[in-house]
Amino acid sequence: MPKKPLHRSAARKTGTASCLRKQRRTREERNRRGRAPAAGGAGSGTSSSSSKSTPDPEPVLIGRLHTDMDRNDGRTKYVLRGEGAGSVFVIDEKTGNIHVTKPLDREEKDEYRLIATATDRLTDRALEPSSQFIIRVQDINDNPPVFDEGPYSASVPEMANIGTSIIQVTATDADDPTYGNSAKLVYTLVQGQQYFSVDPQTGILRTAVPDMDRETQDQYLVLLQAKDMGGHLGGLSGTTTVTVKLTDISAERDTCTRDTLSVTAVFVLADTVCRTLHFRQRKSLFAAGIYG
Ligand SMILES: [Ca+2]
Ligand SMILES: [Ca+2]
Ligand SMILES: [Ca+2]
Repeated sequence: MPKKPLHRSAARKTGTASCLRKQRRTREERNRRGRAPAAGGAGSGTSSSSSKSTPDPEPVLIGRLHTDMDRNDGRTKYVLRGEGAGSVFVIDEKTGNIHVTKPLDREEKDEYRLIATATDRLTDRALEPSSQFIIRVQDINDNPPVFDEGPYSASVPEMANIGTSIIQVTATDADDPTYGNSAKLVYTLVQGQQYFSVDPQTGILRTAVPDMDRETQDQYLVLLQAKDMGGHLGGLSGTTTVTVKLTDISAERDTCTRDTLSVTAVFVLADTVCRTLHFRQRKSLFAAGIYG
């Protein structure tokens, strides 16, 4: 069967057909979706398979198409085409009500491009040019921060000064960084606060005491947390560990002393050679002056 190219050309005029009123109740949609089993909850961030056994949620009204040409006599037929039309989004062809049939995952797909058309049911003619519109999926905070590179290990010299940088840890958050605080992370220490500190914004781990002695304890296990929502109550969090080893500074001191000695020896030698050369030069010059 040949396809009708009826409304294709008109549909390209994005947002110009003003008579089709589109009521997008994204907030209502978001609230309702918040109750539905979204992929990746407050736990591990992996998709769950537990939703298999749960029944499909009721379709949720997200908006309505309407044309002023509609005389409420039942002759107007509303049609929806485009991404997700007929599956994710269904339309009541008489009322123009658009429902979403399942919870949407912004991290999977954040917008849908659709084309709305109103036709006369009897003549099948368009009542006005088709209109393209976009349904944007608003973000909810359903992804916890994840330390992709942890667990970490690092080392620092024993007796290092307070504030000595040890390592920088980084967590990522799949939520929308441009909307709200769902991906705004704050780093804190869960374990190891008595010896270390972490910069809340950068995740740089530093020493917090000056007298960590390797001979007393040569290794520390630090537990770090990244929390979204700017670290506030209700945010999601992820943790990682950093194994910090203290390196022996007495061994370093030995190496340093040997290096200094050998450098000094070379310097003295060079200086001696230099003086000798000068002396010989001057002597030869002198000689040249006498005998030249
Ligand atoms: Ca999501
Ligand atoms: Ca999200
Ligand atoms: Ca998040």
